[in-house]
Formats: sequence, C-alpha cells, structure tokens
Amino acid sequence: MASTNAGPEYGKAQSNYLAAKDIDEKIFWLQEMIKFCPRHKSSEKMLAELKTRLIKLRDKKEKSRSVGKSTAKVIRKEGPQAVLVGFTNSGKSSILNVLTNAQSPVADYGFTTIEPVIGTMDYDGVKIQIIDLPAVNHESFDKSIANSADLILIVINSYDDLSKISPYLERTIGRRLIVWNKSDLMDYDAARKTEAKLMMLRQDFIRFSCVNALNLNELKKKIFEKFDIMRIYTKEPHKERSETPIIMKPNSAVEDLAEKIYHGMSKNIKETRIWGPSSKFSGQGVGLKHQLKDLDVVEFRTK
Ligand SMILES: Nc1nc2c(ncn2[C@@H]2O[C@H](COP(=O)(O)OP(=O)(O)O)[C@@H](O)[C@H]2O)c(=O)[nH]1
Ligand SMILES: [Mg+2]
Repeated sequence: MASTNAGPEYGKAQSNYLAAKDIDEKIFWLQEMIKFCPRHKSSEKMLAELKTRLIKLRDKKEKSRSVGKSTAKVIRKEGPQAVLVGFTNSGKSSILNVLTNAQSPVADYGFTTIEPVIGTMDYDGVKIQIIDLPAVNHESFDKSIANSADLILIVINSYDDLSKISPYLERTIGRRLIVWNKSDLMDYDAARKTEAKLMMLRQDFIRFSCVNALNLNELKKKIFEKFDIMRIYTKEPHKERSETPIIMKPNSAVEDLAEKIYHGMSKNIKETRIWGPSSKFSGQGVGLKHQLKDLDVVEFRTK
C-alpha cells in the first residue's frame, strides 16, 4: 500500500476499520478509506477493491436485516428524554456530541446513523437523556422512540426543512424545540430572513452552530426548561446544600418534597427552612403547604 502514497487519514481509517466491532462501524470506516484513498493510476486497483468490499458489506447488512432481526435498540426511558430528528447531514450527531458525553459518528457525506445513539446531558446535576435518531426519511427511523419522547429537537439547516420534517412527527406527543443548526453557513441577509420567518411561527427555536458552539449554553438551558422540572436542593443544619438536586414537578409544595424524602415519616418534621427563590429571606421558616421554586434549598429539622 505504501507505493500508492496513501495519507495519514487513510491510515487512520484503515486501522479503525480493522478494529471495528460491528458491521455499521466497518461500513463507516470503509467509506472513510474510500474517501481518502489516493486518486491516481497506481491506486486504481486498490480503490476498486475497496468499493467492492463496501458493496459486499452493505449486502451482508441488508441480508441480516431482512431475516427479520430488528436492529432497533431497546431504549429504557430513565427520566427526561429528548430526541434529535432531522435529515441526514443536518448535524444531529454533531449536536449530540457537543451536548453530551456521547461519540456519535459524524460524516459529511452519505453516512447515516442507522441505530439510535444515546447520550446523557448533565444540567446542574440533572441527567437528561438525548437520543440521536436516524434521519426521518431513512428506513431505520424509529417513529416509536420519537413518538414517546418528552422533547423533540427538530434539527433544521434552513426554514424550508421544517415543513419537510413535520409529516414525520405527526404522532409525537413531546414538546418541540427547533434547532437551527449550521447557521454559520448563512450570510447575514439569509440568516436575518430565516430568523424573521422562524419568529413568525411562534414556535420555540434557537439559532445554533456546532462549529463555533454558538448558543451552546442557551441551548442546554432551553432543553432543560422544556421539561418543566424543578431542582430542589436539601441541606442539613449548619452544612452546605446537597451536591445533586432532587427533581420535582412544578408547583410542588414542601410536603411533596418531604414525602419524597421521608416516605410516610414526614410527620416527624418539626421545622422547615428555605433558602433561595421561594423564600422571602434566607432561612425563612415555612409550613408544609409552602410552594417551592426551582433551585430552592430546603432544610428539614426532625425531632
Ligand atoms: N458548518 C457547519 N458544519 C456542521 C455543523 N454541524 C455539523 N456540521 C457538519 O455537517 C456534517 C454532517 O454532520 P452530522 O452530525 O454527521 O449530521 P447528521 O447526519 O445529521 O448526524 C459533518 O461534516 C459536520 O462536521 C455546523 O453547525 N456548521
Ligand atoms: Mg448522524
């Protein structure tokens, strides 16, 4: 292979290909090898071989699918869950990778994620599950996951994408947030027009770009807010508040929190003190009916 002068990208793709654990990874890295294979006379044969291998792999994959084995992963819903939906190449996998700890393969050509990839976004101790789904118009797009998700992140690159994606989302029940990705590619005028049209829709949207992480914190915040949950910290007398919050529904009262912590033993509570948004002053004493607010810190004293 040395005689064909393949570059370092090719070498990297080749070693990943050889180490690939499953057929999807193999196909992905083989595509990368083809992409970086030198295009000249002496490498023609090598390129042809790679392409044949790719066709064979794709055939194999098709066969395993038609035997009836479902490739869909079973995804357990653990707490708040959002899905990324959109077309191929819109940047879904890239968004998952910037929002979460996941490593979803990113590619700038034909490669589609054909299995859902799951990541976890940590928002001040709240774990939000985010799922990168195959493109909406791909045969492996799993409607059932999208339909049951709490939040649909609709990834668009242009205003027109929106109406093309909506038909695939008819039976979803989750709230929606339009993520206008690749906004860095639009010139000032086009971006201004897109923004104006999105505003007219009166649907929640955010201008975004994975390239310069434009609005990354804003996106995380919007995602969190869509779930309508409150983070309540607890503390013991004379100590710092807890590291991770307890997740509560909006409009929960002190008694709901007490129930969550003491499971029927909340009658032992003698005193409750509050710091934070729902308190009039730090350490305010309150009753069991007191309504909590997001980011409150609550201290119970039992007898
Ligand atoms: N300029 C620009 N490119 C992006 C952005 N987000 C993703 N890309 C590129 O677009 C291509 C497709 O991204 P990918 O995440 O694989 O899209 P997916 O098919 O929707 O999962 C890759 O080459 C990415 O590097 C962005 O905000 N701006
Ligand atoms: Mg993808």
